[in-house]
Amino acid sequence: MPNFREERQFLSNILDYQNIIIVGHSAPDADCIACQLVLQELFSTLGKNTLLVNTGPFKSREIQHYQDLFDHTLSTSFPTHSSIILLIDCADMPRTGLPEEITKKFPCAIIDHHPEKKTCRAKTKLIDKTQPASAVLVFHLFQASKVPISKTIAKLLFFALASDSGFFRFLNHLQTDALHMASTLMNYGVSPSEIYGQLNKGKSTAEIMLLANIIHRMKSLCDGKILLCHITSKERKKNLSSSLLFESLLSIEVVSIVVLMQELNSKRTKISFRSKGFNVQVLAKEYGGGGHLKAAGCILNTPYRRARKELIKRLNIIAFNKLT
Ligand SMILES: [Mn+2]
Repeated sequence: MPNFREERQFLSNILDYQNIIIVGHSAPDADCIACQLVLQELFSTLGKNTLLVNTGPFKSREIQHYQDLFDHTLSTSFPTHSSIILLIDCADMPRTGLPEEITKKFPCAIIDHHPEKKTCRAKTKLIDKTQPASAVLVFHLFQASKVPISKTIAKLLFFALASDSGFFRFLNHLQTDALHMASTLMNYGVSPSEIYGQLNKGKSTAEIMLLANIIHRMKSLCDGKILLCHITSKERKKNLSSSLLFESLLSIEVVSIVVLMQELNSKRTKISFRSKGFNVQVLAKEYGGGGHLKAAGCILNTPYRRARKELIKRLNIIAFNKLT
């Protein structure tokens, strides 16, 4: 049994405050939402007042039914001297989508596993970039607290871990904590097959047709090593699991990088990068974004057509220098 020294110190720093405002990043994923719910359970069991805040949107199907449990903006009567913002699954306040004039009034604590260098000023931090999900850190925190883990909490933690690790496919040989955690959670009654069902349920014919459409019109660069896909703002309103798109395209032998461009509106474009090993985090950073080595993204204040033109130029240079 590890001694959880760092986790216990982190807990005791947070327990100095009576009110814990648990905030995740905007456009949350399952890891972020499930961790927020688990932290709420942990701190209310420890006698604290808690508030769950996420600005959304709750786009992924598997988290939509949790939406009503969250405040979508930070309006609280919690006194600032006895309250702390606990940031989960991100380390940078702007990523929460909350107005700075409100967040800056509160001290902040961070739990995160993302490799970003930029972190906001925090009273206390629990950051481990080697973990595949924030859920691993939250699980250790739970163990350190000695609060008993219920089946509901175990399910949420497994759900978060399975989602962020692509159902364990993205793990490398060093990430043994994740599988230890999975097996411990199974002892609390979690069924991996049930969680797999939760994460992959309910796709519609229309969604698969839209996927086919996007694949049909994608652009291939550098002999198919890079694939560039595009979703219009109208298509964005439909429900599409981009992970299905990325998975299918990355399974093509010659493909190294898949890029998805989404028109957010007439002025803003979101770009997501996925790769088999090429460092796309560096690429996303060039455009002011971030993420992981094989999965990263950014949002440009540039209309789609111009953004696409610039990006294709950049990708051609990368392809020429690094992929040939
Ligand atoms: Mn995460």
